[in-house]
Amino acid sequence: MQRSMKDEILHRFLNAQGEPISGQQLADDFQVSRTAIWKHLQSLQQEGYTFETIKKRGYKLLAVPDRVDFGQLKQLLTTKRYGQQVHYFERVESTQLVAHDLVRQGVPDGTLVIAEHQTAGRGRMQREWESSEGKGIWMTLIIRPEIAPHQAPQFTLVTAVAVVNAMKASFQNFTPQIKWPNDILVNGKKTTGILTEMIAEENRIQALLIGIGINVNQEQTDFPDALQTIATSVAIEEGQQVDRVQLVAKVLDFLEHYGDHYVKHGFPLIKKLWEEYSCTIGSQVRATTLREVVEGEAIAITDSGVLEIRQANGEIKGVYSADIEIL
Ligand code: BT5
Repeated sequence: MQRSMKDEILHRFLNAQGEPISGQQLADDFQVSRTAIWKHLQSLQQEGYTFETIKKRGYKLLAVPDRVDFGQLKQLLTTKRYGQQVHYFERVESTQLVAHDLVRQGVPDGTLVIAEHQTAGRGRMQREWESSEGKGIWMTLIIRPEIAPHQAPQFTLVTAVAVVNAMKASFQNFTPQIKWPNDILVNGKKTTGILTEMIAEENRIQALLIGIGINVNQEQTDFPDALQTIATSVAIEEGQQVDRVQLVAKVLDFLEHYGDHYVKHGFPLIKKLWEEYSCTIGSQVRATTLREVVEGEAIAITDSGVLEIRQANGEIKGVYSADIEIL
């Protein structure tokens, strides 16, 4: 993807590892005046980057803004499609709602909607998703995979595998685990929820909206009372504040990788990884569906993403959509 000159300049500073870069050097490299370079730096300052002028040596990047920055994200991504188009917002009701509008406008595969704050973040079945300002990753990825509508739920499992991989690659102090179908837990508490919505016409998927909410830099007191015993953040578990942009980039890298693998080669690898990372398989669980409550040992997920539970009488039941309690 073509970067703007401002993005290119930022790229140079981010790669300079705190070393100053001379204004003249940049002017020569980009074949513009020093004033033009200075204007780009001013514009970056307005976005929250801090530069120090060092006499005779140039400019040094001192600090990057503590927000999910589009410019910086593009520098970090290794993807071809996912996150290459970003719609960034300070505040929205829900990134899912914005994504629905964008799908109608025909945005390309891999378009990302990301917000600092959601005023009406959504979980499954109209539940609320607490999305405090500037502390988490609240994003929806719009993808247009060549799969049949009935395969859409498997993308929730693909996404969970990708997020776990991104966390494993980024953090050393904790082990994320997947709780079927869409939660990522650390030490039994939820760090991440995934909400997959589908827009389909007849037998064709027009778009999947993959909503990912990750608690990143919250302290325990940032969560409302109702979430105190069930929610945690990456920072709490890792023991330090972490860079949200880097985590977004890692999640998108792994998601494109595993998403493409899934579309090309099917479910077996995803299933294997999912079961490996799962805290559900092998546990005694209570699954509450819209119609019934099923209790027993969770033994596997099937190729269509159904959770199989062996009940006390030996009968195996498949659960398509449910809330799971691990007993
Ligand atoms: C989910 O639903 O876990 C899916 C959450 C998806 C959120 C993302 S953020 C970006 C995108 N835009 C949106 O509007 N949504 C998506 P579910 O399995 O139904 O879990 C919801 C339940 O999790 C709630 O009823 C609470 O009990 C709990 N919960 C709410 N906010 C939480 C948080 N920040 N951390 C942990 N648990 C939370």
